[in-house]
Amino acid sequence: MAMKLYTHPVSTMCRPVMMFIADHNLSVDQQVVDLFTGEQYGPAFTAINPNNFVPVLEDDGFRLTEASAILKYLADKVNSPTYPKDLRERARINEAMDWFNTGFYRTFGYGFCYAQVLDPYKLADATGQQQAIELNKKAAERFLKILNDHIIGSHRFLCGDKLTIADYLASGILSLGDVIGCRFAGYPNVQRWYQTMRSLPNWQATNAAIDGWAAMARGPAYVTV
Ligand SMILES: N[C@@H](CCC(=O)N[C@@H](CS)C(=O)NCC(=O)O)C(=O)O
Repeated sequence: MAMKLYTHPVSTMCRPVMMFIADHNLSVDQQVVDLFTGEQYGPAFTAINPNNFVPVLEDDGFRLTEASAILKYLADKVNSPTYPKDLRERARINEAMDWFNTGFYRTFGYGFCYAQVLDPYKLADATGQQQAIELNKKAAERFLKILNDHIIGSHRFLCGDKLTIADYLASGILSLGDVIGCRFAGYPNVQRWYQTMRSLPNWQATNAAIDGWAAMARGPAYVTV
């Protein structure tokens, strides 16, 4: 029985999984959950994931949420070289994924990008909103410098010279910067790595929606990095 992914093309956490599936030619039925009409809060999807989030993977009665866990599961299932078995190589990849999924996503993703384009993440008070953006900008810049100098450094990818599942997860999160027009000018290694990810064969097919969102969001002068 084919696996099934509940997904949405614009979703930060689904695009990495969709790109992994495309790169590995996996047979996975993909069902779009319409986040724009609130389908994720309806009883049918709530029964599938009470967190009301995509992605959700189903594999022969086994249901899994959390993009990071889904990438690891799929990679192990198909013995992907993007998640090597060596204890320490794997630990580095897990480390990078946790780093992105916690501090980086919280500040850069939620506090800085979403907070400028998605109403539920904006503060009602204009001064408070400006202060929150500035605070998260500073925190994001600190993370970006660590990413630039210490995580990527001279490597081609996050964990060395080979593509790993950390690159899938991380590039999905970084791509949020495209929505508000981030250029990452002070972070040349980040720019280079992100360009490498964007030039991979299945990037465009699985990430086109982020460019669509960026086009829709164009207009206001966003604070950028
Ligand atoms: N921790 C979850 C978060 C997933 C998540 O935030 N999904 C978003 C799309 S990127 C979603 O489904 N949002 C629906 C909503 O907030 O109503 C993961 O890493 O998979």
